[in-house]
Amino acid sequence: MTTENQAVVTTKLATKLSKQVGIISIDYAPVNALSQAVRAGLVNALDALENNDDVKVIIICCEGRTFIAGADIKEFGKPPTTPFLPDVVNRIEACTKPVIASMFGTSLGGGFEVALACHYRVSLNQAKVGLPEVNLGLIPGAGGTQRLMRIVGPGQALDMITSGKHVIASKFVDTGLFDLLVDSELEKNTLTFAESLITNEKLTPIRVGEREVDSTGFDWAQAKVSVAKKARGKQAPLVAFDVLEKTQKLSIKDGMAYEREQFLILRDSEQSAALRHAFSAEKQAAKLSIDAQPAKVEFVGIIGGGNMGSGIATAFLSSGFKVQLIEQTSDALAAGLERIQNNFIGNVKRGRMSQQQVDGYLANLIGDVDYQTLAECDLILEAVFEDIEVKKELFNKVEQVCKANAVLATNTSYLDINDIANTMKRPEQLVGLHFFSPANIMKLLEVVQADKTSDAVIATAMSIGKKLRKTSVLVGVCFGFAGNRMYTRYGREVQQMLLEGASVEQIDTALTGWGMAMGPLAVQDLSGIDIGHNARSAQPFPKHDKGYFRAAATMVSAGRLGRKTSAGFYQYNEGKKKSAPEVETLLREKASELSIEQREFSAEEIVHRALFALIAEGLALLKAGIVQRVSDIDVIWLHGYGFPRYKGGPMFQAKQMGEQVVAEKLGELRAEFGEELWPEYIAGSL
Ligand code: 3H9
Repeated sequence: MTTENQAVVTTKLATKLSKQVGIISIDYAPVNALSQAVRAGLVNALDALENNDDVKVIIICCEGRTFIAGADIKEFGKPPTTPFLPDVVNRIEACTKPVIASMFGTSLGGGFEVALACHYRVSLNQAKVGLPEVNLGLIPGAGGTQRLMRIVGPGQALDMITSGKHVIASKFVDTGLFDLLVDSELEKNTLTFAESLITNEKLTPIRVGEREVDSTGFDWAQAKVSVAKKARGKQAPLVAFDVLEKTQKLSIKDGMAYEREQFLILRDSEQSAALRHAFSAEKQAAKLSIDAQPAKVEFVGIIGGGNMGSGIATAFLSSGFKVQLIEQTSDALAAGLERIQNNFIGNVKRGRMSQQQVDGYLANLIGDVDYQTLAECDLILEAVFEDIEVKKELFNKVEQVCKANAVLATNTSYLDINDIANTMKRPEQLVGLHFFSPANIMKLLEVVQADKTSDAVIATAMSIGKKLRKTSVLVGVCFGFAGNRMYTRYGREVQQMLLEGASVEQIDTALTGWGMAMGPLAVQDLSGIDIGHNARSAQPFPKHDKGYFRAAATMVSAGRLGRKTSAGFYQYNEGKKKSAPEVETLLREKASELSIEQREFSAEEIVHRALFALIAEGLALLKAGIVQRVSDIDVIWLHGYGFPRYKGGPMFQAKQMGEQVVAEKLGELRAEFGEELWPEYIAGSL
């Protein structure tokens, strides 16, 4: 028998061995999020089954790929509608008949809170649970802080809530979180469990909310230090700590009231808006406006086994691809293969992979010095020296041996892919796959569409990115593509401020204090100041910009190349960084030579200048059609350049300021420094 309640929530009665179990089934694709219709449907279904005298036990289960994955993010930012989730979970817990959650996939946020309010939880062993609200700048808002703390204790609850991590169900054996963990046949096993409650007359609901929190021996002070250390600028983990600590001795009712109050404050915060923007921007970036099917890619040829090539090979192997590494000589090949092995050894040491997994991945790795061995590859990617003639010749050789439909990719960071494509027989097969270093770790992948790249190749490249668990963003061809072009503009502004009198430490401290993962000058020291300098020297010097990277050029002339020479923008003693007063002298002299007046800078001004440089370049990229959408720029900066996620990205920041402020600020900078660097704002760009 099936009774329709709401389109997305249905109830049915399972009758077996004359024992009656009521089943509430949620079917709301893609992840059964708790929309208003689901919440209302749940309450109605519960009312119906509770009032049905035939029903002894109730099961809440889901159709599709997962148990409930949380509150419906699409409803955030809209006026809240009843029934509110805290009331729904309390209704479940108050039910007079035992309610069982039947869990698979990822029970997250509000979904896990629904399960915690149930009287029993049955789960697949490999299912995952989590309270990832902190990733959206929130804390659990429907009793999650209260009920999880009551079941697993404050230590584990705090760890899960402040980290937001998804934890595999089998890790909770012996914690009392699950009443039954099974490997398969969830539906059948949950039903059998329900019937056993009836047979054994265990029909009094066991309510987590009626328990007390056992925080015996838990060191709250130490936990606070640890949470603060890991929060790195994020508010939500600190609020979560506060909620757990303050409510540990309160009743569930009072605890939930305080949790709700803090949840609502966070929901309206800038950080939460930024983090929610980041979440939806990532989902958007994955969407293509073309209608083409990705080709199957299993076997990948990688030419070049240096740091980049070996990192890329590691990434492919770790995602189950078969890899053929090509090098010029057998010595270079051996070194490349060793780099890949070392990457995996590092992963085992850090506990990221087991030796058994690594053995499996390495069994898919082969190497050669003969291009002929690339004949069977579905994708051939080059990661060789950044020299356009070398790359043109390489693709010429590749085209002689590869399959006609093989996707060909270049990992160039700056070179003109159209120029390479124009020398090829099948330019439509060429795409840029711009990995970031270290390629096996960094999440960002710029998929670069050249003028002739076919839609099918773009679809394939984006799907490869997904399989590699990268965040892929489609961009067009220009010098440095989207990310590095903006990074150059950002670096230029930082360098200009050095000449104008801001000190090295002031700049790095202002930007890291604002949330950037690293100071831009410390980054330059790390990567080698000469690397960028040499790349820029190959380009014409921009005449309109007299200070263009002159600070870096001054360092290179003084032999200060960064960490590798123990001197760059900073001084290094046995790897320890300290300030270098002589750098200030050198920069003062250079500023005077260029007739640039020096003055005092505030941290706020430094951040504003650097941020507006990013915004100006982002707007230029949009105007030139290099990116598909404004939010793609944010995704690139969040995943490739250490932009603080809780600030949403440079373009999100601009949106928050509003068009008028952005236009005015750009106008002020244009008046001071010229229109080449600070273009006029075009209304409606953001
Ligand atoms: C919360 O619960 C607050 C409560 O404590 C209190 C409330 C009072 N809502 O990632 P995918 C969509 S806060 C709506 O590609 P996967 C997503 O946009 C919430 N939609 O798949 C995408 O749509 P599209 C706590 C959602 O298999 C599609 O599902 N929960 C939601 O790689 C597939 O997503 C979270 O933070 C949602 N909650 O990963 C969970 N979640 O196809 C966040 C996903 O149109 N979500 N969608 O682009 C995730 O972590 C992953 O999406 C998940 C699936 C693991 C579920």
